[in-house]
Amino acid sequence: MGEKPVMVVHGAATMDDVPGLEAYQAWLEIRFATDESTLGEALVGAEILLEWNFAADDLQRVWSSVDSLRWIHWSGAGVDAALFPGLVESDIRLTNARGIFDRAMGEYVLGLILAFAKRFPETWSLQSERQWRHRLTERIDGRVVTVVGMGGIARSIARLVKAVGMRVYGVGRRERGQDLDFDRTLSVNNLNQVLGETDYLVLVLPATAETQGLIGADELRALKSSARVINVGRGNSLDEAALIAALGEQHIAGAALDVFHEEPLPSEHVFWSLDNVIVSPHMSGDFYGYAPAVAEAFFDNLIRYRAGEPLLNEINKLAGYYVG
Ligand code: OXD
Repeated sequence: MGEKPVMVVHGAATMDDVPGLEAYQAWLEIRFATDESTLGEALVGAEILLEWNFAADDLQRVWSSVDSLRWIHWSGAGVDAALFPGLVESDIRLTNARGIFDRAMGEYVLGLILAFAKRFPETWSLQSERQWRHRLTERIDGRVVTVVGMGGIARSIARLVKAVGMRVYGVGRRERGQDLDFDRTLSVNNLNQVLGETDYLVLVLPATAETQGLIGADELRALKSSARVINVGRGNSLDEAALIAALGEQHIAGAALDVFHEEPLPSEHVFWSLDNVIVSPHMSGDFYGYAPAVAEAFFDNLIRYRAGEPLLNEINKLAGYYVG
């Protein structure tokens, strides 16, 4: 029997950190790396890299240690931390955890819409002050949700908001015509056509050169004063300074942000203190049990890799996302 292929797991310290991994020791020599220096050493001679921390950007810094890698699996939906020129230009295959987070993120966005419409943040803060203050709330049926991004997460959001009677538009790179999940689809070049009737603008975009600053002052100004912006994709698709100005000048009514230009969001950042902003720490997809689900999806691919079969969820590295 020949030597076992080497697999590096980055972002995990022991076998127990990756549920179910132990079973694959028979096939693989498994090395763990938790930081840049251990990653550099571990990668020498390695064929597979399992990136367990989707946000880690260590790989780029130790790229010169890579000599035998053939496949990298990224344990997140967004692979932006892997899209550096050395990796993009290489023939190393890149796969991701597409699909695992769709339902949880759909529910999270629906929850945020309800939180705004039903004024939950205000209710919780009044409760903490023991204040009995009766208020009216909004209904969400018939309201328009515009989802920018049209992958699996966007579709999950679309199905859930439709189920509660909202209208939903899907904005993608190109118009797709009739689409069961969306009441209307349009190309991002035509986004302005629907901003004026949008109640909730939901961003589910990967971080690529094309999405950088996509929503800026002009787009925010085109929204209604009652509109809210929800970002669960990547922080860089939204111009944060323009958003702060739009909120301050009451051009829009609120924002819920799960992702930011800088993460963790610095404690002195103004977003923490704005009444009309809901801040959460990049957690919209992370449901109880997501880690075993992510591991399971990787093992499926590992079995395929070993058998020489096509891998699932392979990223088009030039585009920066899965292209079905
Ligand atoms: C991801 C994320 O990319 O959580 O998986 O943002």
